[in-house]
Amino acid sequence: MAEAFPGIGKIQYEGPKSKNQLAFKHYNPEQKVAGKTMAEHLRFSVAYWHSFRNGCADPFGGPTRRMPWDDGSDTVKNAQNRVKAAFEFFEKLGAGFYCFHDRDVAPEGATLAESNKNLDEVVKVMSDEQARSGVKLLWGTACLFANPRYMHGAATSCNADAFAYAGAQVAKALEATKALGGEGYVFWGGREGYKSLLNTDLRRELANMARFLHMAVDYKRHIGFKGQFYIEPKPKEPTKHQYDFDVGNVHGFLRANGLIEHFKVNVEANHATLAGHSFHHEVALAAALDILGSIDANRGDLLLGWDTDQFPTDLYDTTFAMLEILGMGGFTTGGLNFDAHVARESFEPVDLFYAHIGGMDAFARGLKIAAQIKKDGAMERFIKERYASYDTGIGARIESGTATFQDLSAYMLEKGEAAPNASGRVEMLENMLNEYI
Ligand code: XLS
Ligand code: CA
Ligand code: CA
Repeated sequence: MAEAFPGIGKIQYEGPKSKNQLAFKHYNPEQKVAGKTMAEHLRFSVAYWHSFRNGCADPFGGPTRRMPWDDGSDTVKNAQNRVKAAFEFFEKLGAGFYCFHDRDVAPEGATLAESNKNLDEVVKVMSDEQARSGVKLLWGTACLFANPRYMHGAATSCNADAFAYAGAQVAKALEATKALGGEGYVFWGGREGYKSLLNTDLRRELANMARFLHMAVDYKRHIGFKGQFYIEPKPKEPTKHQYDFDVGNVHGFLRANGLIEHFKVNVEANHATLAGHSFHHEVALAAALDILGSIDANRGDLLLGWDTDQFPTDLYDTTFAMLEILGMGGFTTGGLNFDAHVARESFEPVDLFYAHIGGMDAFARGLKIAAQIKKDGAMERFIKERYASYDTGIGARIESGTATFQDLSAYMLEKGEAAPNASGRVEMLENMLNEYI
């Protein structure tokens, strides 16, 4: 196969003064920051579906993207060629990882057996390309939303056969992920939700969703897959109300159904804002609940109510995310997956490079800024001191679980009034943050 991206070599780090738009200004993979290389901290991944399948069609017009390596056919041969183009891109970009859905990489056949066979044939090429390039699989997943059989959902469908098909499809996707040495596997419930409560048995759908995830946990054990399971929250789109609404909701669901030890979350920035949260809130909450696993790095547009999946460029967002990631001691199996597509008007192959380079540099800057904030320690010290009243006296008894309401009454009756509050210093902290950025 001819080169997919002729004329573009390996993207190099040239430093902040460089004017070359096909070079990194901040992402220097080997450079050490806070004890690890930038590549080890950031674990960048390319999303196969957006970069190699999404032609950027919208409801008003067809695809615009030029993908010269793709002959447009739904054949295994074309799918295999596409894999080679994708790995050429991963290598030239210097991303260490990628993510895929089963149906992104291989065509769906007329029967499940045929689809499985197609997947096997493409996975062979993926495996060879991984071995040749050293690029690894961050996570795999199954597309349980595009085919019309999933119109009512997959694990939450009213049609038991759709549930059964989804189970069989996930089993196969898990096998493929294991064969490719995937570090994780994502469950995103694209159609697990509802449009109308007039036709929906909520109790039954939620219970079936939990049953499905338990079956996945059992199958994982059965085949000996060691990767991390993640749930990716999203509040809406395609369904009006999705069950995995946000991090808090997923955490409650996992706990209520005995699944908490088996799953972490894959937090997507655009899904956070669709849920009415900031990206920082969702990442911070996941970290506080000890379920932060991986990140889908992108951004939405606050003026649009849908999932625009743009490339991340906002340094506040990347700094906040990196503060949380450093705070939990770094990723283990997770990484920063660019679940983002180029703009419809950025239709040339080279735009894929500009988009990813920008996202990688934005996170590299976020990492450096976050590392500096943590090194100086002033902002963290402020928070620690803000809660100092819990370190001794009545506060320490509250936190150790030994104080009762009787104790609190006795304490406060004697004291008469609470100690005066200290200022939260919001503006001062915002100013401090801006000094780092
Ligand atoms: C869609 C989701 C999806 C998941 C993987 O909005 O972001 O792409 O990341 O199924
Ligand atoms: Ca995503
Ligand atoms: Ca999205």
